[in-house]
Amino acid sequence: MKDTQLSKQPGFWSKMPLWQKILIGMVLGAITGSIMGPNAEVLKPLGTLFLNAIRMLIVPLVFCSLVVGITSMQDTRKMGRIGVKSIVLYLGTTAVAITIGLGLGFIFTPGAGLDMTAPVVAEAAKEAPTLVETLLNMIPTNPINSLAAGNILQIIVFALGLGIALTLSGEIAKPAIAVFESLAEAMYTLTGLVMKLAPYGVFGLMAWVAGTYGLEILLPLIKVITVVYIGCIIHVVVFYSGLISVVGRLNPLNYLKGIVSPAAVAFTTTSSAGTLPVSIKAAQEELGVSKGISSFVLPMGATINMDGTALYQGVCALFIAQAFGIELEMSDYIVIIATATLASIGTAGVPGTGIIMLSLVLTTVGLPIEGLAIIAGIDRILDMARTTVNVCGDLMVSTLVAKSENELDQEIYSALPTANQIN
Ligand code: DAS
Repeated sequence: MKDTQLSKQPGFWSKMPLWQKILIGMVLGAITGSIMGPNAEVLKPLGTLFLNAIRMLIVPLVFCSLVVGITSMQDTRKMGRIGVKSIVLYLGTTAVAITIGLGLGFIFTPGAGLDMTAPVVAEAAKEAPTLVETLLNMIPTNPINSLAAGNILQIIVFALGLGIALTLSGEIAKPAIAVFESLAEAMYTLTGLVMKLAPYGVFGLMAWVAGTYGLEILLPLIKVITVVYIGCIIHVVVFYSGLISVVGRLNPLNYLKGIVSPAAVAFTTTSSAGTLPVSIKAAQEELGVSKGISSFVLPMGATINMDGTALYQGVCALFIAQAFGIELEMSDYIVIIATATLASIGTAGVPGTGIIMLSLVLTTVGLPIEGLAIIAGIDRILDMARTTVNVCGDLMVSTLVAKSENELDQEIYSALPTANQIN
């Protein structure tokens, strides 16, 4: 091989930070899709390939990293404390999110002036599992089946139990723990390799969305989209940054810098669970969250934390009430907040589950679920924003919990984009 080839300088593309490549992929995808229109469907397989590769990672990565995370926490009392802190933060921020959504819906009245009298085919309202059912369903009767089915909540519970059992088993468990440590490391490496596909996958997904939805059907609903996006931006840039600054006593700009890659992947894939490998990698390498906390708090958040979805439900519930000319009482607002917060526990972190949970919220307060029909037309656009908030919320909570447990590497947190973001 010639020396020149060996000493060849990497091109500008290979030196560019990953998040810039992803943003370029998104912009080029949107432009291409707008030009190609419905023909952009041919580019969707690029996105599907990336999505499938990410989904391939979820179960082995979450399971192995969670077992390793638990066994690395020798003190089980500490794990209980971390769990309580995470759940309180997750549910508390969700209640704030739904309140912001209701407030914005009340102020901007996105549904005013829409004549929604014509009956439309309604989505079948999904029976929400009661809180007790949701908790009981978390215990896997067959862990192998949970792993095969990708039931994240049950995988978390089993990994917690196995991790605790390995920790309590002493010396005899060391070889098993070593195996999980090797597998977890391999999954982190594989995540990095899959992420090299991100710019191309994001390009394909954005081209398909832009080509499918175009602008014509968005115009009458542009107000709903604008209100949801304003709410999501406020929730992340004001509320989350405020918590990072006041509660975590950390520079919020470093948090906003650290969430760029996971946020971009969440925005284009609309899947919190699918973004999980990217979130875990960013939490560790950009925000300085320890492996033990990131592999415990983030999978939990991808399942039970849905601030963006709750905010979207607040806006859309009012949009539909206004569109049908229905006045809501104060008690209705309280019921919407409680229902959306609890429903977020049972909302799976996969594309489109938010609209199913919206039908539950509407049914609970007696609003016509016929309104779902037009929300469904723009749901993908709304899902992109709400999933991004869901993921940013997971990363915010993991950062605060790590800081409170002295497991946040301040040097990594305060550093500029890492080399990993350079390629
Ligand atoms: N797309 C879901 C997620 O992955 C959220 C939703 O549909 O509301 O978080």
